[in-house]
Amino acid sequence: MIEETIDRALRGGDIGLDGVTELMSITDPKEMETLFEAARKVRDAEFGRKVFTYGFVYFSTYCKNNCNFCYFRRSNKDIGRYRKSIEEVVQLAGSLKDAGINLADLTMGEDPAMYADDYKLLIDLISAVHDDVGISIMASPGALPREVFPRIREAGADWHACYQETYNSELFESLRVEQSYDDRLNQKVWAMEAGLLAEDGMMIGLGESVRDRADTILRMGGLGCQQIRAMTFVPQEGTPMQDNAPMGPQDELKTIAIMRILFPDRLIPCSLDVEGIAGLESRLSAGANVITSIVPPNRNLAGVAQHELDIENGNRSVEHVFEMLDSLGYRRAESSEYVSFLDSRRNGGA
Ligand code: SAM
Ligand code: MD0
Ligand code: SF4
Repeated sequence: MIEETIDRALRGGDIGLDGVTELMSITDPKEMETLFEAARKVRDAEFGRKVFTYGFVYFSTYCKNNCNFCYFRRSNKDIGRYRKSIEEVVQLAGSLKDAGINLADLTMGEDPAMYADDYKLLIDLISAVHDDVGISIMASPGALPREVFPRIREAGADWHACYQETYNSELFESLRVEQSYDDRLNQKVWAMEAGLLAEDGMMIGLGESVRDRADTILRMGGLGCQQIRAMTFVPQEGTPMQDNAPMGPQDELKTIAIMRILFPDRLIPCSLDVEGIAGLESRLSAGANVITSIVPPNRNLAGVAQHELDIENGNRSVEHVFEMLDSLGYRRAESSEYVSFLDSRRNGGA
């Protein structure tokens, strides 16, 4: 049954929406371990024990949007927002590079100041990090007009990240209020069209059904994004969803494993932004091969889902994450390996 479905998927068979729903519905711990073990094998065959590392630079926490799930939504007043200068971001990205981190994820809320004057500050910031630091760059600036993508690429970004959260369009529109489902979906297409690599992502625990989750996995993979992610929803104080019961990580872990089995060659993150460093081992054991949301302490930087957890105590620091990786028997990738990997993906190679 479960084993048969996993076997069929491992042999490259099409298990369809019913098959993915069956795997997403697993609750038995032994079956879950069977799923994770299969995912680890796929990951190890494709990437070995090599893991890529991404530093998270949330450089502006101002946002004009009002997503119901997000701490940084515009209606959440008095949360102490900040906007870093270009010099500060260059400095932060430089220290990530020197410490051996493979990529700087330059993330912001949809900050009108960054979008003003035809996206000048955003483009200048990406150019400055590219020219002065030379680290690989992911831009996570929210939804952009189609014509801005080539400029992001020219400025030096390798990736554009923009998560659909769910492929249930009604649910999307009830959560990402006043935003267009189709426009957000197009972000991935426009990014790839401009020569960027694209990341799509889903959240778990927004009110979606198990079948919605399965459908989202298939649709994310089908779009062709080179990096796909899942994050458990973490309820945020001061938002309309603050009283939702927090959920455990099991469904996220199953999602990671299923994505790995169905789409072996994709980058799949283990985000430290859900459970902090405590969530590292389980996500790697479910088949993840990138660590995201590494955040240096003492720099007044926030996370998204966990805006404080494990940051100032240094648990999400480069040094601590590297130590943990070693002790778990993984090897962190050199930045030169990451750059070659990106080049091969951009050229359509495997
Ligand atoms: N503002 C940009 C955007 O929305 O695309 C970029 C950053 S946004 C803060 C990054 C992602 O964080 C969201 O797309 C969502 O998937 C995730 N996120 C936000 N709030 C979350 C929460 N409370 N729990 C889990 N993930 C969350
Ligand atoms: C993460 N908090 O990696 C970040 C964020 C944005 N590109 C990524 C959701 O978990
Ligand atoms: Fe703004 Fe992004 Fe948060 Fe939505 S998820 S409120 S767009 S920062």
